[in-house]
Formats: sequence, C-alpha cells, structure tokens
Amino acid sequence: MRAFITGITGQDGSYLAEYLLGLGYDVYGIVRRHSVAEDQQDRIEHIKNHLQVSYGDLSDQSSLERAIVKAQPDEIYNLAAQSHVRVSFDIPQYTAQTNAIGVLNMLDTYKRVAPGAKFYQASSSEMFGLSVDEDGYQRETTSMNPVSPYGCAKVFGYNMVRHYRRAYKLHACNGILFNHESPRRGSNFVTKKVVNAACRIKAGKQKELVLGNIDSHRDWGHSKDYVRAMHMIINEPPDDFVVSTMQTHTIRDMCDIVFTYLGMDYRDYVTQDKRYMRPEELPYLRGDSTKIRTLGWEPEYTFKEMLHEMIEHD
Ligand code: NAP
Ligand code: F7E
Repeated sequence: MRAFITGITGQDGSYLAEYLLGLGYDVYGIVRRHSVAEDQQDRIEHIKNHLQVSYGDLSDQSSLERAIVKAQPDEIYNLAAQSHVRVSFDIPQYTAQTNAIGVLNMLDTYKRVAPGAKFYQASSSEMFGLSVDEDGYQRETTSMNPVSPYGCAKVFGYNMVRHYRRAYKLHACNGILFNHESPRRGSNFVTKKVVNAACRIKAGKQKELVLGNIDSHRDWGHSKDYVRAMHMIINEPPDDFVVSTMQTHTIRDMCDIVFTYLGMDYRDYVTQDKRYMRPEELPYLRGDSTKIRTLGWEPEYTFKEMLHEMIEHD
C-alpha cells in the first residue's frame, strides 16, 4: 500500500507517517521550501530515510500533480494547513488560500490523476464555531457557525470534499477532529505553551506565563490516537466522522493539572493579556464521537496522561 501525506512535517503528519510505516506502507509526502532547511524536518528526522519526500505546496497545483503522479497512492491524506486559529485573523487571505483553495487544488488533482485512490481531509471542530446541540455536544449533524478565518476556510474544504464525493463518486472523507496535542505540538498552541512555560518556571528560567482567554473549553485528545482514527476513517465507506474524547476542560483546568504535577500553583504565575485574545472566540467545544466509536475506535490516552507525557518530554 502507498500513502501520500501533505503536512508530513507537522504534528499529525509525522505521527501518521510513523503509523503507516509500521503497517508496512510506502509513505510519500511533500515539504515546503524553508530558508533554514535544517530545522524543517525535525519531527520526521528519525524516519526520514524511510520516506519519499519532494518539494510541494498546496498553492502550487503543478507541484501537487507531480508529487501525486510520482507516488501513485492508494490513500491520500490532506493534512497541510495554516493551522493556527489566532494567526488566521492576522493572515486571513493566506489562510483561505491554503485551507480552502488548497483543498480544492488537492481534490482537483486527485480527481484527474489518482481517482482510484481514497482521500482524507483534515477537517476541524473549529468549523462548529458557536453551534452546540442542546445536550452540550457537537456531532456530525451539528450546524456549522465558524468564528475565525481558519474555521470559515475549513468549512469550504469540508463542503468541497462532500461535493466531490457526491458529484464524481470519489472515495473522499472528512475527519472532523477536535483539538489534539502531543510532545510534537507547535510551541504557540496553548497546551504546549503552558507545559513549556511551567517547566521553565520550575527550572528557574522564566518568571510568569502570559495567556489570553483561560475560560474557554476544549476537548483535548492525543495526536497518536487521532492518526489511528484517520486511517480507520479512510478505510470505511466514504463519510464524515467526528473524532473526540467526549470530555471538555477549561484552559484554567489544564494549567492546574500541569502546574500541580510540577508542585506549583498556576495562580502564582499565570496572567492574562489582550494580545493573546481573539477578535472572536470559540468558547466551548465537546465532541460526540459515538459514530466512529461504533467502528471500534477509542482513545488510549486520558487528558492527564497526555499532559504528563508532554511535561516529561519538555
Ligand atoms: P501543524 O503541526 O501546524 O502542521 C501543518 C503542516 O502543514 C506542516 O507540515 C506545514 O508545513 C504544512 N503546510 C502548511 N501550509 C502548507 C502549504 N501551503 N503547502 C504545503 N504544506 C503546508 O498542524 P497539525 O496539528 O499537525 O494539524 C494537521 C491538520 O489537521 C491541519 O490541517 C489542521 O488544520 C488540522 N486539524 C488539527 C487539529 C489539532 O488539534 N491539531 C484539529 C483539527 C484539525 P511546514 O512545516 O512547512 O510549516
Ligand atoms: O487555543 C485559548 C484560545 O491555539 C485553544 C488548532 O489545532 O484546535 C486548535 O485550535 C484555546 C483557545 O487551539 C492562549 O483562545 C488562551 O480558546 O491551542 P489553541 P485552537 O484555537 O482551539 C482546532 C480544533 C484546530 O483545528 C486548530 O488547527 O486556548 N488560549 N491563551 C490561548 N491559545 C493560544 N494559542 N495561546 C495563548 O496564549
């Protein structure tokens, strides 16, 4: 089996590549040109010799075509994105080019050069925005009411996948993943920022931690568990699936767990500043993943175990 992964240098792409190599797949991917090439592939350094990567970008359709023709994939995972919600308010057009038009570029290339393959799109709980069902969950049937350029762009990609599936009878599916973290999480997402700062405070290298809104709720899982779900979803009849832990915590709860593990009280160190607040916030996420759980998927990590692994790593 051959898999093609965009975003292979990212948190999820690196774990997915590892997982598929473990299942015996040949794994292909694209990487972008960076000015400092040495730092670019840190997350896949340990498996680099087992991967076939070429330069490519979601905004350059010719690069996608060359890479997909070369890979002749059975499975295509489109994980590449400008994935930071706060940053999407600063670079909304770039975010839309990558996260919306980039998906269309991928789908169109897939349809033309590899229509026999299966296609997975990295959709997001950010698409739900302000919508919550009466029982306090978001699920596959919940309406989408996004509150960020990132969320709006992801809704476009999500709908395009459904449209290509119906119109051209392609095996294209969406995983609607809630937040997921790991030691490989980018340093400016809130879990990694809190864990890293708490470790530095404990070591006497930092005095305080400045955050934005610490009262929003997130449903946080582990990236390793969620890449297993991606592989399961792409191998089902084409459909859309929520992936979540079904639990929600505030940023405040998360700070409490992290600082307590290190023998400190977060209230002594955490302050808030409007520079980390968003023009519009998504206040509450809690996913109902019953649909994928009926296929046998469930997370192996608890919230605390995930945070403890991140702390031990840092
Ligand atoms: P990540 O760590 O930020 O990785 C994003 C990847 O996309 C990186 O490899 C990045 O390459 C690549 N990329 C960005 N723009 C690109 C472009 N124009 N062309 C080609 N590659 C590009 O994100 P992640 O956490 O692994 O998330 C993976 C996917 O799942 C994303 O689509 C994200 O939006 C979505 N998602 C994530 C979560 C979550 O909680 N993690 C939840 C729901 C959905 P560089 O290394 O060159 O920057
Ligand atoms: O923020 C609050 C912030 O940036 C979580 C992406 O993977 O998940 C992720 O998006 C919460 C928000 O993740 C800071 O306001 C407070 O309420 O870690 P985050 P996110 O925005 O939920 C979704 C599902 C994706 O699809 C995305 O790709 O934490 N918060 N203070 C802060 N957030 C950050 N980053 N930094 C702070 O200082």
